[in-house]
Amino acid sequence: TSHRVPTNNNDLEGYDEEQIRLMEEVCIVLDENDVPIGSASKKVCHLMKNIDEGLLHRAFSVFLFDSNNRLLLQQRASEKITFPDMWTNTCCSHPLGVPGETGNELATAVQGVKRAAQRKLDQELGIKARQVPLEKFQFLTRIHYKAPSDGKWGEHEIDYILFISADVDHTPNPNEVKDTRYVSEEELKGMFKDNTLKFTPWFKLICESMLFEWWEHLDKGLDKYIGEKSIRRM
Ligand code: DMA
Ligand code: MN
Repeated sequence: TSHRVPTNNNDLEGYDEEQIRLMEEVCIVLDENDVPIGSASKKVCHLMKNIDEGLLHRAFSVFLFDSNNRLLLQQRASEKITFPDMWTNTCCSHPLGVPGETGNELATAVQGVKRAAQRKLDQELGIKARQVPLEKFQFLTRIHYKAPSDGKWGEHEIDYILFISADVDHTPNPNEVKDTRYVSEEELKGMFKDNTLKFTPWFKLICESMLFEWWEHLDKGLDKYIGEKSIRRM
């Protein structure tokens, strides 16, 4: 349903029309301590030339587990402007600079990213809000990282990590998601050994640091990991 169109915008020329449109979303620009200091378009926030000057924005990463503690992964669509075709966690995006998704204090910011997560789980994966109610999301911590995509584009974010355990029905939006897969810990470790598969840099960072420890505690209780106040710099 999507096709590539020329635009009079050099940075976005040749990309998918719908993904070009989404580059107009308004992201929350931050200082290094996650205090909102303004806003800028998704396009401006993801151009490496701006990131190299220090531009930083707010993001979230959802990890959704079914009742067998299997993690839902997605492979990003080829249409994605950043990190196309890569395997990654269930859903990632940005809270927008709109009432309800932004916030200065940690508690309001967390509520904002949960709302954004609910919005994007539907838009990317067709998961309805009633199957992922806000109160089921658990905020673990924030990760500050920078990662180039292809030279021109990249990420520089403070990324809120959200876990949710829920059995859901999903219908991927092909403009966003090429494939999905539920994996156990062992199956994910097996995927990392397959060098035909590519993974997003933030997913790799989270896997190399805390993911498997958190995963082990899904049944034992995540209490000691919930709501960390400090920002992990990676
Ligand atoms: C951005 O994800 C957020 C992180 C944590 C990398 P994305 O590129 O999938 O955002 P969107 O789905 O809004 O394009
Ligand atoms: Mn981003």
